[in-house]
Amino acid sequence: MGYTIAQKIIKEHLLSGDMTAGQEIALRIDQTLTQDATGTMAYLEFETMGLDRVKTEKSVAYIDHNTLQSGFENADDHRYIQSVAEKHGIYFSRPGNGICHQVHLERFGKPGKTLIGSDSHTPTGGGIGMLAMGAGGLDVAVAMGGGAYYITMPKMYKVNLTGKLKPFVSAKDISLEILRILSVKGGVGAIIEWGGEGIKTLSVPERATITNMGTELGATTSIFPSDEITREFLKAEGREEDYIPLSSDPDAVYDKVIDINLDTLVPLIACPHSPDNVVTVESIKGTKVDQVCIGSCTNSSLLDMLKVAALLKGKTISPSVSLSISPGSKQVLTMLSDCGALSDIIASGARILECACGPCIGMGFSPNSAGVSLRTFNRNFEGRSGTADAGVYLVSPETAVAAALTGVITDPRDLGTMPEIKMPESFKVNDTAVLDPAGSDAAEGVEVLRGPNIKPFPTSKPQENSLTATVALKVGDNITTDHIMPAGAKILPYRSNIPHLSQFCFGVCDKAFPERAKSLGESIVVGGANYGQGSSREHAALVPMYLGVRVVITKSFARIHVANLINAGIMPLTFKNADDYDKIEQGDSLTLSGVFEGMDKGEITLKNETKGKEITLCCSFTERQKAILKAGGLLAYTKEGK
Ligand code: MIC
Ligand code: SF4
Repeated sequence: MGYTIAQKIIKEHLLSGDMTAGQEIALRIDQTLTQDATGTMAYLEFETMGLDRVKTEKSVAYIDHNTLQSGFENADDHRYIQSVAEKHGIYFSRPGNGICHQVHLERFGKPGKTLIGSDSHTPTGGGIGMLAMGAGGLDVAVAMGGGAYYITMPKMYKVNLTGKLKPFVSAKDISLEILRILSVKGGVGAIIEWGGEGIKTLSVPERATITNMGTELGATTSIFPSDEITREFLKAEGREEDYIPLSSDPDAVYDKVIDINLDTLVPLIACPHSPDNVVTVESIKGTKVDQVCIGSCTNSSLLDMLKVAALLKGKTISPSVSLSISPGSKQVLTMLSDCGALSDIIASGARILECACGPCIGMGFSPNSAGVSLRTFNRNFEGRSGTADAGVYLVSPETAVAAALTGVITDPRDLGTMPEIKMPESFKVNDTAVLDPAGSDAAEGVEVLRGPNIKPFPTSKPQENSLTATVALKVGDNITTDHIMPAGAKILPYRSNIPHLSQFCFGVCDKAFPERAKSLGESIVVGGANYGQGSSREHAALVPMYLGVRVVITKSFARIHVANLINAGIMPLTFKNADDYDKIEQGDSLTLSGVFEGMDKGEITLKNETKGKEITLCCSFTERQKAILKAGGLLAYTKEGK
């Protein structure tokens, strides 16, 4: 039996475990990336491990999320990350250099390598044939220290593309189509390989748009082959030597195969408040639009920006729309400026933002109240934009421009003829905004600079054989990490200050939660299906842990979040029978007994003391995960010298 692309990379990096879907495997990690909103915590964790130098082939620290410096906090964190990177052998991408995933694709990603990043959109690297996965900060810290990254061996899905996209239909529409087909839960436990004749029509940045949004499917990662198109991209970046060819074997076996004919695809749009709430643009055209945002790690490549500029050229945006443009990197911005396309964008009335995440993570540009915002981003979760009652829609750059020009949702095919976009043969490479770390001799003299906003890492308690605690919160299906630990301009600066951050925990669902959890001392959270989807932020586990949450019981969990809960020492359990979700209410007192034996058996019995009912819960912890929970989290476990 032949191998898929992902299986080939996994086989080469396998440190332990059996490559059967569902089994735990340990992987050697070649590269890591962090961004600033998760990086401060990841480096504090790395420091706690007491190692001098990173042991990876390349580790890069990016500053791209917290670039709004409305107080000392973000600037202090940047300074901390810069100094800690310099000391420990990590490359430092300065603020303004661009969004981590875009820059990593341009400058550092290599086909066939493994990459983990403390950001859920790390699978963007799959566009260049990397096995790139999002992880919690602590897992990234361990990988930087040379430790293995543990995942459940995924199932293999294949998407076969045939045909060619029509004008005004783009890679983003392919992402939305697969979300429409599979939903935000459809990729859980799987790696999605993209293939078929149709991929030959897609450049690396277009492939990266698709692998980027594989995250929204819940997939472990997504990957494209490394082929002549990959070689051309690397050559244009001046690093053809990083190219290796990579494809699946003809007799590789997939658990699921999906076919998409690009010829028949039309412009699509994801309606509020979920990326899989997809309909055709045509079906909701005419809806009034207040704001349009173009950028984010999904759609900020040079190709995207050149398309936008060409469509805006010589036109003025609608007076009722505010349009923001954030190019993905300094490279993209420089090239836009050099070819004059930037002037076309400016002349249209767009507002140029810096090369960073910006509005995507609620860092400014929140819509007006009850506003309609069309964004080329990847997430439209409730409240994420910073305006609680805004309606955020996800679209391609083409559809975004059409709305910016007309003031209403418009099928971009109504704009007439799509201008021809000529991509340059080579990209303008200027890596001066990436700082090399100090050599090992000089590193000792580098002082790590810590600001007053950096508070100590919270510690968890070991799980015990029995626990009685109250349900502090009960929530429904598809709870995202943006519900659990919101981001945005007011909150993000406190990512290294868990006590302060804790005041906002579950703010979208129930503002009284933090106080209630604190007053209970120890508590339990109950959720529905796909709990913890979205971001990789370990804060969505660390903050509940700080507030005393000991156990989370749900119908099912998202991959990165469940790993983060275990790393934080919180026990994740699922209902054996999903209907038992209805047998628990907020405020009920629950008792778990025989926990250790239950961990071995895979079943733990819970007694709802308030309702006098017994419920069976499931778990499938590996020996390592059991030990982590019994030690009180991964840091405590690592300190025990495991
Ligand atoms: C996001 O898109 O939600 C983020 C912000 O990039 C997160 C990371 C974070 O919370 O810092 C992600 O996707 O992992
Ligand atoms: Fe940044 Fe948005 Fe991409 Fe997250 S999804 S890395 S916030 S641009």
